[in-house]
Amino acid sequence: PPLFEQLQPKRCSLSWISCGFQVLEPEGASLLPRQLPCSVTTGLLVIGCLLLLLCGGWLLGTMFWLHGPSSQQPHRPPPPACGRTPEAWRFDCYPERTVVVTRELCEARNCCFIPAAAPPASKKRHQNGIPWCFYPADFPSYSLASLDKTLLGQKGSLVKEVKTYYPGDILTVEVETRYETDSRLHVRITDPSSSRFEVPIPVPAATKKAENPDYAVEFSKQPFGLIVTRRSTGTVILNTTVAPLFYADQFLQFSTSLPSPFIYGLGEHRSTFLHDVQWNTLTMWARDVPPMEETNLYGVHPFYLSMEEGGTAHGFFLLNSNAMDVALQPAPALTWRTIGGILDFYVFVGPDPGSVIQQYLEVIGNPAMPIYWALGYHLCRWGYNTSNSTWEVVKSLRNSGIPQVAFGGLNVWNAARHGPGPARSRPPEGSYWPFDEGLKRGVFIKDAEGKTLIGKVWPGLTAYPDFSDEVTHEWWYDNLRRFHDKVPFDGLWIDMNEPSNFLDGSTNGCPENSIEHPPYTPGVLGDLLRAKTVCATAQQKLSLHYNVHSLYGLMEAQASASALKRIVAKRPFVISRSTFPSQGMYSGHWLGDNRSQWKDLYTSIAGILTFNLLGIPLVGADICGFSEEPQEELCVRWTQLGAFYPFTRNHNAIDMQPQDPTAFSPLARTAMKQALLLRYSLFPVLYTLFHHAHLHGHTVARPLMFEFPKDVQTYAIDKQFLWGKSLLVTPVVDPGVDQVVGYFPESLWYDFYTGDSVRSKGEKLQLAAPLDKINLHLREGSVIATQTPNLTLWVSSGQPLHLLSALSDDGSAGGDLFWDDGESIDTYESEQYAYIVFNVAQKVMTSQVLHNHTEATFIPVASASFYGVKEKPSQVLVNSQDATFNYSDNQVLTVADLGLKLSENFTISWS
Ligand SMILES: *[C@@H]1O[C@H](CO)[C@@H](O)[C@H](O)[C@H]1NC(C)=O
Ligand SMILES: *[C@@H]1O[C@H](CO)[C@@H](O)[C@H](O)[C@H]1NC(C)=O
Ligand SMILES: *[C@@H]1O[C@H](CO)[C@@H](O)[C@H](O)[C@H]1NC(C)=O
Ligand SMILES: *[C@@H]1O[C@H](CO)[C@@H](O)[C@H](O)[C@H]1NC(C)=O
Ligand SMILES: *[C@@H]1O[C@H](CO)[C@@H](O)[C@H](O)[C@H]1NC(C)=O
Ligand SMILES: *[C@@H]1O[C@H](CO)[C@@H](O)[C@H](O)[C@H]1NC(C)=O
Ligand SMILES: *[C@@H]1O[C@H](CO)[C@@H](O)[C@H](O)[C@H]1NC(C)=O
Ligand SMILES: CC(=O)N[C@H]1CO[C@H](CO)[C@@H](O)[C@@H]1O
Repeated sequence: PPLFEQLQPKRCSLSWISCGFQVLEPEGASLLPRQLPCSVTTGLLVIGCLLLLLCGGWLLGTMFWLHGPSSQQPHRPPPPACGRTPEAWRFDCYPERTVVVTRELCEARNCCFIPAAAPPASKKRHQNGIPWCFYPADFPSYSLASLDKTLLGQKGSLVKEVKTYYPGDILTVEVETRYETDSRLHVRITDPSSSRFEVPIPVPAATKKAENPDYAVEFSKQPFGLIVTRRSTGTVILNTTVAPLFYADQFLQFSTSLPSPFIYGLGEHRSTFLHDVQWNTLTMWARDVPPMEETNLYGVHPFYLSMEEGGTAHGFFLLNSNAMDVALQPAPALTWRTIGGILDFYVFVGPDPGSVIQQYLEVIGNPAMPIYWALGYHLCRWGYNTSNSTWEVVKSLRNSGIPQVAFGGLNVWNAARHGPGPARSRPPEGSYWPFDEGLKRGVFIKDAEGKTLIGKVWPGLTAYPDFSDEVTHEWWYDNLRRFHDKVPFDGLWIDMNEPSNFLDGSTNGCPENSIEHPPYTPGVLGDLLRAKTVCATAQQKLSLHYNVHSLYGLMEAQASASALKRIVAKRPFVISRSTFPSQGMYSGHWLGDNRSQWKDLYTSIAGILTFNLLGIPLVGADICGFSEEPQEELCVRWTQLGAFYPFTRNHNAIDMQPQDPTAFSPLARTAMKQALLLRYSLFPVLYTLFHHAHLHGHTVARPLMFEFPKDVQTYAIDKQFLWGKSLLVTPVVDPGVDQVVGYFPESLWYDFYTGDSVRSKGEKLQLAAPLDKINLHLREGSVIATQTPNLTLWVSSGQPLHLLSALSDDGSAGGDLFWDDGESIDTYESEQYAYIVFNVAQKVMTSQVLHNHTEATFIPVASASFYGVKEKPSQVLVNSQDATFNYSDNQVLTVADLGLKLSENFTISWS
């Protein structure tokens, strides 16, 4: 393992962006509350030594491998029953990773000990291979002692006789099933004798039992197990009988078989979109670290989507916020191992992947409708030091005709230019309103003794607001409002909210007890819960930090979104680094501090797709990479891909060469400009997709397998993706190429730019990809609206629409458009929107206004093209009037100068 870990402090826990620009230090004195608790500004690369514990554990492990276990212990054959367990089905009885398991340790747990032939060379930790110590079939576990019917399902009592080796083992627990909807089962396993921590996100409560569920629940009595099958196919979706259930105070564990190795979700990790089930343990505990494989990262999402034979899919959500491991193994099977809370979970039976996500979002909440400018191009860097230098970049972009997020907030620069006023001068030491006021109101996280916990972030000693307390939300609002009075920002970027700490714990250390050192610690980076965060024993209003740590980003986002709503009275724009289920209701997310490398460009696609499954569709990676120097070719390719991130932001680290488009050669600059203008022209498509995400829980950036779940070849694709159901994006993810290979599921596909058609039987196709092109295809049967791009996004700009129809073989197609003022809160809910549906059938296109609004009257419909018109028409009619048209050899019919309005019903027909 690496002996050194690069710890890279980043920007700030609270940065202010206005219209897409991060304003770090406006000229003159500090406009920013520089010492805001969990505070602001910059820092250097710090090289830190990995904790001694890990080094020590590794050394010990190495010595162990060198000498081999058998040279230390006489070899005793395991009981024959142990040997009968196939390797893939061995469930780890000794997951502790800082200990090398020996026969003695294993047998003390009454488990089977069979050292695997060779240590898993490629894995850092021995537990990531076939476990040497695993549960025998007769390992003592709970049995089902009683089972009663309830209004919504069943309630049973689970008992066991023998305590296991984890302290605080609970001998009697209660299991409750609730048949909440025909596609959603809810199960809770609780301790009837005490109240344990439960995650406070609001979930829907069912009042009557589902009448016709597509799932059936069975129990195994002895040992206890829960088996869920899909009624329509008989597929076993969940079978927890495969390994024992644990329910100790700080160790709760259960396992299940999986119907296939195709499993997705389980964020936040840097990995391929499809998870590897070859002994792959994913740890969840919010953590500030540059994205790397095999470690816990910024967010926590205990949800997976799993495919079944025949293309049906189901989902599983464990509503738990404690530090946990999710262990995948090739059986295929999965183990949940958490160190607190209760076992509260949901099963969603789809049956297709998209409906699984919809059902998951019904529980955690649909994403918010973003303000329109959130979808523009954001340019950002750590180190735009002055308002002047920032303004120079804006001017340079404009001069080059590169689109960007609209500028409503030029006041930022005005305020900065006018220099510091009395209220803004740097406060004398010891008097700083946010801190003083926060102390007065008692908003900060306390240490175990009840004193304000002090850690270290930017630029030094830091107190942490406790966002689990409503009082803190009001204080947060007051701070933001005071700042907004000086600098009228439009959105908030909340960072370092894992929460990050440059110390482990606090300036005063942490108590040494079982909260800080639980009997079992999941595989968190640093091997301590407090590694680079506050003490697990820290006290928050809601509970110990131990329980609520991974909720910090969610709760800060809630406070920020609601404050911003009050201040700007528009849809709040918030992006957050740390996230938890239901975050999409309050914020978007960027994928953290990626590097300017081709690999990072590629893995960003998996990150984007995964967060779309997790209900946070407003997501993007730092285009061109955050750290390291960007190469021109990489930056061009990344801008092309980034033009299709739902959230498009170029972000750069301090001291790096500039990487905004104007920093490159004219050729590169033009290629980037084209990609960004393409994005802007597709704004109506993207905005409509976000509407469906908000209303129906749809994904925006969508994996191919969602649209083609029966095609197994799509299951691992993470170099291509769709927008919605019909726009296929095939980016270049490798250097030095001018072509790209993409998979085209069975369908008729049209080149977006030319209308040339490709009929695929489900094949890989090689496409030309010169540096200035990103391949984009339109699936048969779709109609999309594009808009003539302008340099800024402004929904009411009156930029004309172009309707593009991609006809199926039978000449049909359909699509829709959602339109509103782009910024008012809850326009759908208050009916302040227009909704238009397009249909093509039998040579007639109709545009029908299903919901009308004045916003639609400002939008002209200028032209329409139809891809796949098999014969040249002799006549085209627009609302029964003769119209001029063009027809080209590649079967494209174009009608220009329509002079129509989006707000009117109309027809275009040909014969
Ligand atoms: C559930 O798992 C147990 C233990 O592996 C196995 O014996 C049983 O057959 C499984 N049940 C179903 C329905 O697959
Ligand atoms: C901003 O200032 C820092 C520190 O003085 C410097 O290292 C950095 O290069 C500056 N950034 C830009 C974009 O000029
Ligand atoms: C702002 O930047 C421009 C161009 O770099 C420079 O000419 C001007 O002097 C700067 N103004 C201030 C106040 O630094
Ligand atoms: C962009 O929009 C502005 C404001 O509506 C308009 O004045 C300008 O002509 C547009 N530019 C282009 C290139 O369409
Ligand atoms: C427009 O089309 C919708 C949907 O078919 C219909 O309900 C509505 O009456 C039409 N409006 C007009 C003015 O024709
Ligand atoms: C929609 O409303 C506008 C006026 O706001 C009106 O001109 C138009 O005819 C309406 N469209 C339909 C289809 O009713
Ligand atoms: C037809 O194509 C010609 C040449 O490209 C173009 O000038 C004309 O505007 C087009 N007409 C229509 C109706 O699209
Ligand atoms: C481009 C890249 O490496 N993307 C990764 C950035 O980090 C996130 C995690 O925060 C990963 O999910 C992305 O895959």
